[in-house]
Amino acid sequence: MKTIRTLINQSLIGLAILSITAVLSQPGRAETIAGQSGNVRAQISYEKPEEYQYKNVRLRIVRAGQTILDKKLPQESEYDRPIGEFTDNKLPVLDLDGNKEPEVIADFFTGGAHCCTYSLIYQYNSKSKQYIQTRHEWGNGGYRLKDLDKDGLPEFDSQDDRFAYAFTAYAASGYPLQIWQYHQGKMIDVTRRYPKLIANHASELWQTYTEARQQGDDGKGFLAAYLADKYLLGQGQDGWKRVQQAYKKSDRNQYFADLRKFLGETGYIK
Ligand SMILES: [Ca+2]
Ligand SMILES: [Ca+2]
Repeated sequence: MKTIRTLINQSLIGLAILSITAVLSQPGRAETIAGQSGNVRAQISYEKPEEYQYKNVRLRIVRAGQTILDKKLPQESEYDRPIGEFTDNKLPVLDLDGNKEPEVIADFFTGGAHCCTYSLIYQYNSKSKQYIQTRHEWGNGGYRLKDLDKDGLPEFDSQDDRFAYAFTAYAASGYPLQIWQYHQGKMIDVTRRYPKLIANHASELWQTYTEARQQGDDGKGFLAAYLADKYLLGQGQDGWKRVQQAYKKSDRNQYFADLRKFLGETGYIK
């Protein structure tokens, strides 16, 4: 499972480039991504003067028949582009926090080999009658919207991208589970509320580690992510025992020291 999931996550950006290239072969052609929920309708439009270049990226949000927001979005470079790969090529318009008011999620990719993707989340403020923007960075990965606990509100099912390149090359990096909820302008890391999902995720990482070892990788990246998942479960001691039994290479003391330091810096070891 983890292998498949990792592959899917790692191929998202490739897909993004491929699909946009395929759709937008005509220079300068304007394209749109749109979505709607209740009385809120949102649309991103952009032009593509050259391959991989994007211009005039605009977001428009119409609420109850009134255009509340219509503006050109700042781009970090001309390669900074809207993507729909996390959301089936739709612009998600949905109530993320249960206050009956839909939010708008606009996803972007800054361009590059993997990095970086980010979301701009727009929430309507009924006092100022304006949309307020929250930006969330996903790094090399992304997310899927899923109602993981069936309470009617979607979670952002993701992974901790700080583990990319932390102990090994990108392709051999593993990632702990990370789940986010949006509430009133803030993204909240709620991963620890899902121990069953974390336990499944840890098992998948261990399986991926085993497969990586069989293919000649030292498995450092996957063991690191596994141990982080174990800390999320409050099973750090057991995690260390298994990691220390598994990793026997000559640099093990240095690896364990680096790993402990990293898990401290990233907040897994409190
Ligand atoms: Ca809402
Ligand atoms: Ca939920």
